[in-house]
Amino acid sequence: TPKPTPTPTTPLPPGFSWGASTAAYQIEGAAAEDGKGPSIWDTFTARPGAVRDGHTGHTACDHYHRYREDVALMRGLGLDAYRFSLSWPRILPTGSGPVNQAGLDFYDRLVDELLANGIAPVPTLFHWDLPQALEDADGWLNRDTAHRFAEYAAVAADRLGDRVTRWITLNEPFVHMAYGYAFGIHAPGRALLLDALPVAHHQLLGHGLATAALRAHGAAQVMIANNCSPVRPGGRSAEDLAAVEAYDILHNRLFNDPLLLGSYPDLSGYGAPEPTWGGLVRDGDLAAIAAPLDGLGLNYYNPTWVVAPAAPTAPAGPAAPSAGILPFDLAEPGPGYARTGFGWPVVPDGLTELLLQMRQRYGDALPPVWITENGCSQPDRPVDGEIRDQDRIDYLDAHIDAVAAAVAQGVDVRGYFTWSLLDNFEWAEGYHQRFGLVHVDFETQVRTPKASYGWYRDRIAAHRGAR
Ligand code: GBH
Repeated sequence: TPKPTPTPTTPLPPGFSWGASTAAYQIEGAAAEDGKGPSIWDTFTARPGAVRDGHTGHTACDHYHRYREDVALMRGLGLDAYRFSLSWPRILPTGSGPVNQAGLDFYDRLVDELLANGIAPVPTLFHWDLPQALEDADGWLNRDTAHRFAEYAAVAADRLGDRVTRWITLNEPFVHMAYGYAFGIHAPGRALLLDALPVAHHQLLGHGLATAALRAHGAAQVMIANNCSPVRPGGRSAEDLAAVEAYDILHNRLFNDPLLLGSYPDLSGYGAPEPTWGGLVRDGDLAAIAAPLDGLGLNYYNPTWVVAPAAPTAPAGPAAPSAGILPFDLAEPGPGYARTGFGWPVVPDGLTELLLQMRQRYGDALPPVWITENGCSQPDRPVDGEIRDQDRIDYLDAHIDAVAAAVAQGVDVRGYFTWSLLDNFEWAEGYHQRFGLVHVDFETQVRTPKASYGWYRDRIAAHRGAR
């Protein structure tokens, strides 16, 4: 088989860290084993029509039982670090209260296996699988959830903190708010549009309180993983440019400003009438949220094109932002972009743009950056023999170069984690979109490295050889 030649262009710094990412509900399976409580994704996937073809994460990649094989695959890549998430309801079945030691035991074994293979464990505390019991009390719309999250962080750090030095609190609070609470296309399936805004504040507060709890347990490094997207106009009118501004505020600055600057952007046009959001933002909250971070994780997939909202003719649907209520409409990317299996445009320079924009916006308040997710999906299709995923190789190669371009222009980027190690449960798409370097046959659980696996292994080795 022809072996793709790695092409290290701009050198990345010597200590640059190479990783891969996954998330608990997407890979673990064992959804009801060893005392795990139900999460909102267990509930949501049981709802008819919620996920394509009724797929669920009940078994997923069966990683809960096969983690040793998966760590061996990571070792074969030569990874420095592995980003995974802890299932909150596996550890605290009802979200608070009694600790399920058997659940913690699993992460204990996983962390030991990683360390024995020379791979740094980088757990994320929350990757969208809220304990159902907390959703029954209104989930992230309820301020109490932030306090429960901090307690959970303390439990996890108490057990794993002697070996885990780098923690990530939340994964993509924007996407969880937007898809889970504003549009209803992810769990918990609420379609509140701008009334979902409290979910942003309560997640960020949870991050701040959890950061304090992790620090109290001696955590060396605390980060958060934000999904950020440079915003591009889909038209040229003043209204289109206003929509760009609105989307940038709601997607990017709503989450980055309070973390890095200690204040929210002006949301007066978007459902938060004054600085306290009608009393929701209390004294001390912003100080907690703005506690210093050791790193900012950025998940990048593609830029977002927006235009001014259309006249309010169409009724609001669950997947479509309702015209006339949101201050933007999503638009098609300009022509000429390759698309991933999902249809997302392939725009590597958007990653350079994002990194330079973060540096320009936040200056010295920007901590070192890690790319905590970046990757490309292919639609599910029958495979026979070798999986030549050249489009994934091209995608990863161009995006790693895009990181190097930003580093060359002075942005402090310390590492890159690709999404994902394994094909896995892709949320509302079920198993129909595959992001893995490793193919998973979901009938047999057989793992087969794709061509991109060999390419990434060689890319990492080339970087090490070059230093
Ligand atoms: C991440 O979310 C998640 O953290 C991860 O769990 C998930 O598996 C992975 O990405 C892949 O989906 O081009 O306008 O049609 C990513 C959130 C939202 C990013 C949709 C890309 C493209 C929308 N994504 N967005 S568009």
